[in-house]
Amino acid sequence: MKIKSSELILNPDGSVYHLNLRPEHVAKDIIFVGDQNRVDRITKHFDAIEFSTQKREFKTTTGTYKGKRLTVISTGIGPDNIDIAVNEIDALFNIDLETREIKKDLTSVNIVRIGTSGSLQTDIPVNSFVLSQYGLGLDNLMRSYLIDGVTDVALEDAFIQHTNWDLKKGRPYFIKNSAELEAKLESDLTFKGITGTAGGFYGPQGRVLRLQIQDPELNHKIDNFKFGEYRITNFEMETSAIYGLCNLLGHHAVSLNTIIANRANGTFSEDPYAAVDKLIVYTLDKLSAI
Ligand code: R1P
Repeated sequence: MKIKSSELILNPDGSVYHLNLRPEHVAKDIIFVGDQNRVDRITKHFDAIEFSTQKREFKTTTGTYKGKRLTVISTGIGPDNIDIAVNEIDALFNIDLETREIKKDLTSVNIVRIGTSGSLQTDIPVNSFVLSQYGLGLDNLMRSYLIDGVTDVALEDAFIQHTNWDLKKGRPYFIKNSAELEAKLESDLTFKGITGTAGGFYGPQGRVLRLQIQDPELNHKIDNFKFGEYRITNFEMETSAIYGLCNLLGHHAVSLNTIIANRANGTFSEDPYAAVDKLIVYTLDKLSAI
C-alpha cells in the first residue's frame, strides 16, 4: 500500500523531511547525540568524511572510523525528536521512497546513543558511564503506539505501586535494550541499570525552581526502587523512546550516557566536556570492532 505524501513527507531532492537525508547518506551503524555540536566532536576522530548536512537540530555526518562506516546524527532534546529521527531513519531503509511502499525485505540498523545524564545513585559518580539496560518512559510518547508486546508489565506494575505513581500523568513503561549491542558495548567501565526518560528537564525530573511539583518525594522513591537485579540509575530525555521505537521497528539500540551531574549528592562534573570525550572514544572503538 502506497504511503501518502502527507504521511511520509519528502523534500524536492527526495530526502526525508526533517533529517534531510536520502538512503545512500546513512550507514547501518548510527550514533545518536543530543547536542548538534557533539557531532563534530565525534567525527573529528574519523579517518574520512563522506557526507554532512543539517536541518534544524538534526545534524548528520557519515564517514569512516578505523575503516568502519558510521553515521552520527544529533536529535536535539527530548523524546519527541526521537520519534522523528527513528521513524525517518527507518523509512530510509525500509520504505521505497519512490514507490512509497514498505519493502519486502526489511533492514535492521544499530543505534547507539552517546548522551549526558544525571545519576540518581550516590555510588554512580560524575564522569562515569552508564549503559541503559531498560528505558523507563515517563513521557507517554510510546503510548501512541501499540507497545503491549515490548513493555515489561511486571516492572510497570511494581514501579507504579512503589512510587504511588499518579496515572493522571500517564502510565510509565519499561523497554529493554538490544542484549546483542549491550554485550558489544559494555565493559568494566560501564555501570548498568534502568534509565528514566523524562519529557522535560525541570519538573518532570523533580527540579524545583519557582514551581511546585506534583510529587516532591518522587525522585527519592525512584532512586530506591528495586526489581530483582535492577535499579534506576539515571535520568535523561531520550533513551526509552529510542528503545521503544527500535524494538517495534526491528532495530537494535543501546544507550550510553556520561554522568555529568549527580542528583543524589548534588555534584556536577568539573569538566563535562572531557568526560563526554572519553565516552566518545570508548564508543567509537567498541563500534569499530563490531
Ligand atoms: C538536557 O540538558 C539534554 O541533555 C541530555 C538530556 O537527555 C537532554 O537531551 O542529553 P544530551 O546531552 O545527549 O542532549
